Amino acid sequence: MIFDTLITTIEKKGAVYIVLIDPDKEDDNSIINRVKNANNSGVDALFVGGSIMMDINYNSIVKKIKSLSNIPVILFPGGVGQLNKHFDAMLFMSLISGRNPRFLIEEQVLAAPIVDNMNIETISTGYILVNGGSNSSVEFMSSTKPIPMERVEITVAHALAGQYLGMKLIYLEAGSGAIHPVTTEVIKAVRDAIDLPIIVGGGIKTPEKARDAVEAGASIIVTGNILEEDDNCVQEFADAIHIQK
Ligand code: 1GP
Repeated sequence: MIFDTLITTIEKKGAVYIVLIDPDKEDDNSIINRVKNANNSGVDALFVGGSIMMDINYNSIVKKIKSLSNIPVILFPGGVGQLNKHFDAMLFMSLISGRNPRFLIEEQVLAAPIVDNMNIETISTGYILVNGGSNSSVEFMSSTKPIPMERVEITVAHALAGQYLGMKLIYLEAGSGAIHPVTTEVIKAVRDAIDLPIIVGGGIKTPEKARDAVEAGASIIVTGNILEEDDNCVQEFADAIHIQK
């Protein structure tokens, strides 16, 4: 099971490094190069997904990613339309910081029978959007408000609620391309409050920031944008994130 592999990797390396590929943002060749680079640079898994999916070749590009990848390929869904049988697993997410029923439960109900048919491993994830200082795509597309970064107690309450609802992971998201990533203060407060592994993503632009997040208590780090600009720093990110060698 992919979830167990992630947990074992966290125990072994201190944290997991995941690279996000958004097929909308890149052409096929650059995606292929990114998968090959990830294979050889200490990346532990790939996320594929995005807030909207406009690439008409989406299904075949996921198949291609899967065939090239020697690490797990996990769906990070923006909606039910992104389900695909080629994934090894998917985050089965609820946007618990929002108050939009569509992303709290409706998309999940539509997805559930398809997931059952496709037999994809689900990893239930409480997804919490905090304000990273930019108008993120997820905020716009989900019609939900991010939690103000400085209202730490609100984020903690949401994370605890996710734990009590039986989620397996809590995702602290500042939004793709965030100006400010989730602060170490927020990560530490959530780490102190819950027992679940914490994923942190959005606006992590340097290996140092990634390391800070891990030292504050993040178990999984996700980067997307920065590698679309420059794919050469993948190994540096992996080395910074794997605090136990
Ligand atoms: C995944 O939204 C992130 O959680 C990705 O963010 O593109 O800013 O790295 P970036």
